[in-house]
Amino acid sequence: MSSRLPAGVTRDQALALYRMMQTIRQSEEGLAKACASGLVHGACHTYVGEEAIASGVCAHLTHDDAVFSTHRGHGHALAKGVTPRELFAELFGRETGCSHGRGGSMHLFKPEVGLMGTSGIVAPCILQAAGAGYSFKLRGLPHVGVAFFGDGASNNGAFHEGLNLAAIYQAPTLFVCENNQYATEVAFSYATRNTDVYKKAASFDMPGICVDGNDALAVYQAAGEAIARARAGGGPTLIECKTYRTRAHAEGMRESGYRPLEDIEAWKRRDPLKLLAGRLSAADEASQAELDAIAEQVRLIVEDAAEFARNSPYPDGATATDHVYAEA
Ligand SMILES: Cc1ncc(C[n+]2csc(CCOP(=O)(O)OP(=O)(O)O)c2C)c(N)n1
Repeated sequence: MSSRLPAGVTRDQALALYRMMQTIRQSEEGLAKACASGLVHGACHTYVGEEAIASGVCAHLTHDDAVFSTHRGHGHALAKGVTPRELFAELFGRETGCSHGRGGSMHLFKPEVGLMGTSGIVAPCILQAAGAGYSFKLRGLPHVGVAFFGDGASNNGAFHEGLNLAAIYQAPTLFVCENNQYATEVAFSYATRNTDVYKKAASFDMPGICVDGNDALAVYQAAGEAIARARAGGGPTLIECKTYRTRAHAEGMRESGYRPLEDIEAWKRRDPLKLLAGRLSAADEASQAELDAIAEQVRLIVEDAAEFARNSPYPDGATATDHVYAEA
């Protein structure tokens, strides 16, 4: 028996989510391999297991909306419009990267598409997104500021300041907490008495919503409503996406020892790509052959991106101080 897609979600939208999630997954698997062979300069924190969140949220954004991201930002960058070529080249430190090879994984910038930066500093993205939302409101623009951040960031003062600021100004801002249950190797349940981040929205009198962060359609729907409300002048929303990262905190680090192996296996069975593929087939909206064809198209794009990055030049040393200060 077919179980239909949720109301308001078309087959094309669901397939676009699947394609984006494949793009993020396959890019990161390629980056992890490249990291092991020494091609990546600097740290590499993957988003494997969390792809449904960036894909579901960014599907509602235009290049005029501003996204502020974290150290785990490859998925946010790709979903916001950075190309796999620009991502690979940036991590390989090449001139053709989105930050001209100067930033690496934690300094991915492409303001032309509204990717306002990944960051090695945990939590300021929350303040920046509140500021962007407030700025859009002051200028009478229908755009939104979006912050992606982890559960660990919700214990940082910036979380409380940012949500408070957005609430008092009714800024069009979306706060997306990717609760993967660990901050590096510290369990969230050790770091807070209240592991339901969405409930903290009540302190600021803003809507707080909890979704299954591995369910791309659920994220897509919740984000769509919150973003539409923000654009219509209805103020900010906090969305907590319960999820799990199935690789180590960063490449080269251990996968367990601080978390049970059974949990990792259980969450792998709830892999967001498999869940969406299952929903599409159960709804008779896509055959396995169609889904495989998407995965294959993405494989070629990612292979090309890695090759492009490997063949790109490093930045010329004489340009080291370019792009450091704004041009007068
Ligand atoms: C202000 C600040 N404090 C501490 C760190 C060290 N640090 C880097 S990543 C990380 C964990 C962050 O956890 P979370 O926000 O849950 O994101 P996740 O890594 O789980 O995606 C920490 C504490 C940092 N980079 N910045």
